[in-house]
Amino acid sequence: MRWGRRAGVLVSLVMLISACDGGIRSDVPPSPGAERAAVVQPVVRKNVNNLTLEEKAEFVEAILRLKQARPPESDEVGNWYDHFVASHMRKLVCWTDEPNQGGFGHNGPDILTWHRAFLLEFERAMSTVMGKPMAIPYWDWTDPASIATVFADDFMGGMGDPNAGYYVMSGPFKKGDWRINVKGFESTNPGQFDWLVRAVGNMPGMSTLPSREEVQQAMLRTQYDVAPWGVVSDLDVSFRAFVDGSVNATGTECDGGIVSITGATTSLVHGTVHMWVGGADDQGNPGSLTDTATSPNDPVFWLHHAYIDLLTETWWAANNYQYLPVSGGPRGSNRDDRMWPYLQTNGSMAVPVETLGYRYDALFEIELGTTFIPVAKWLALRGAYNDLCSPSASERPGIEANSSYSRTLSQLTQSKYRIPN
Ligand SMILES: [Cu+2]
Repeated sequence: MRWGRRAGVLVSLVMLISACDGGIRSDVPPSPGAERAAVVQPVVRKNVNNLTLEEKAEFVEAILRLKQARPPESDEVGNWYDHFVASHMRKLVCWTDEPNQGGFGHNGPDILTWHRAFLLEFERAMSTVMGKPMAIPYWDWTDPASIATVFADDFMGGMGDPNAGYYVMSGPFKKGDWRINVKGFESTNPGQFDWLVRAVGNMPGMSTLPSREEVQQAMLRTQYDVAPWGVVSDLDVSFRAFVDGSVNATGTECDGGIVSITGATTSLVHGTVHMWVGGADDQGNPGSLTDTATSPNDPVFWLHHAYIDLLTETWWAANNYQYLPVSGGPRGSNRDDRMWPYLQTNGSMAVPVETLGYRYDALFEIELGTTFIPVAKWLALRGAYNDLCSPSASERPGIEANSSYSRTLSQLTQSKYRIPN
C-alpha cells in the first residue's frame, strides 16, 4: 500500500514534469504563471465548505487584486480581471470578424475543454498576483448547505436585494465597490448594469438548483458527445449536452453579434445554475451570471465552472477520457482543433487533471442508500447487474424518467434573456 502510494506520487511527478512545457498559452501574452511548473504537488481545488477563513479571504483577495492589476499587454480592457470577461465574450462573437476565432467554447463539445483552459489561465493569474500557487474552489450546488457559504459577506457577498434592483449590496463585490466594465451587447444584455445583479431564483422556472439526481443522470450518459455536436445533440446520449443544459433547443443564431440559442424551453445542470444565480430582474433583464457572454463578471462564475470541471473530470475518469468528435465536427470542436485563443487542442484537456497541475479534494460520487461510491465502480456494478439480471435494463433511462426535468419555461421565449452557457 505504502509503496503503491509512493509509486503513484512518482508517476504524478513524472507526469507533471512532462507537462511542464504544455502549459496554457494564448495569443495574448500568457499569464506569467510559470510558478506552476516549479510546484511539486498539484494545487488542490477544494469544496467551498472545506475552506478555512483564510483561504476564503485569499481567494477574494486574488480576485480584487486582479481587478486592480494591469491586463496582458495586448488586451484593451482596463484590468486583468476584465481581460477574462472580455476574453469570454470574444468566444461568443459570431463568426466572420476573426478568421482564427475557432470554436465558440459554448453550446458544443468545446465548452468543457475551453472552460478547463480558461479556469487554468485564471488560476495562474491568481497565483501571479498572490505570489503563490492558488486554486479555484468549487461550489457543489447540489448541497443546500453550500448556499450559505457562497453567499456570505466573507466570500461572494449577498444575493441581490429585491428592493434595490437586485444589486448585490453586501460583501466584497457590492454595489459601489465592484464595477462592471465589460457589459456585452444590448441585444443579449439589455440591462447594461454598472454593478453586480443577482436576482437569485427570480427567473420563471429557475427557482431551484439542479439536484444530485440530475447530476447522477448526467453521469449515465454513454458518450462524451454525439453528432451533430451542438445544442440539438441527444441528451440521452451526450454527457456534454446534458451538462451544458439546453433542453429542446432548435439551433443557434447570431443575435446582435453574439451567438445565442434558439428554442430552448428549459435547462439542465450548467445552464440552470447560471440562471438561478443571475436570474432576471422584474423587467426581465438578465442578472450578471445569466448573461452568457459576460457571465464571468460575477466571481461566482469561477466556483460554478470549477464544479462543472469536477463533474467533467468524474465522467472522464470513468470513461477513459473520451473526447468527441475526433473529426467532422463544427469549426474548433474537433479533438485536434485549437481552443482559440489558446494554442492547445481540445484533446489536450481530456487528460487527468493532475497532469495539468491541479486536482480536486474529491470527485462526484453516486449516492446509494447511505453510502457513496465512485462513478466508475457504479457503472461497472450497474453493467454487471444488467448483464446478469435483466437484458432490457441495459437501456439507459431517458431524461423523462426524472420529474425534475419537467420544469418548463414558457415565459422564457417572451423575455429578453437567453439561456446562458
Ligand atoms: Cu462560459
